[in-house]
Amino acid sequence: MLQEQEAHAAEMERTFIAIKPDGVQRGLISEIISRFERKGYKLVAVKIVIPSKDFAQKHYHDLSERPFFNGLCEFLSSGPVLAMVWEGEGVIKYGRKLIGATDPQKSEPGTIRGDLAVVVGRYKHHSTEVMALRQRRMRLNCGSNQRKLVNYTSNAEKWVYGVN
Ligand code: IDP
Repeated sequence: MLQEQEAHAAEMERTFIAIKPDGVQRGLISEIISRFERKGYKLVAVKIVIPSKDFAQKHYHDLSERPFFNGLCEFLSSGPVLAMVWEGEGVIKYGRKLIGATDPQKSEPGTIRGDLAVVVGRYKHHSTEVMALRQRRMRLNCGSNQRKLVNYTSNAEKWVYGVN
């Protein structure tokens, strides 16, 4: 039975999702968490962090060539971020649907960005910074005493699990 549970946990899909500083400041934490919970996903880890600029740059390293990269990293490290790990079948793909397109002008009504944001870009009111989505498949290998992250693919998990 234990082995079955461990096998199930090892298969369960997880994703990292963060609410950036303006979403936290606008008081949208409960709204965003409740949308994921109502859908049926499980919040398996959460913490508030203020990432360093260096950390933000590593987190967004794939966007380093983009013109908004510096501003984005400055913004991310400018205040508290809510870092979360959500679990459930299809959560990587469907989580993206719940959040909506990166550009709120293109996100559908009913999505988080469609309902709560107006423009893409930082420091603007109702911006897309509401939600940072860095999705990575995470598989947890449940050992006897310790949960160990395998297929460790990005810095994102460190935010929540504090793994070095
Ligand atoms: P995501 O946040 O929807 O996953 P990414 O492509 O990972 O989208 O982009 C990360 C962040 O970079 C976005 O949340 C947004 O704040 C910022 N960003 C993305 N594209 C643009 C743009 O064209 N102009 C300004 N900022 C952008």
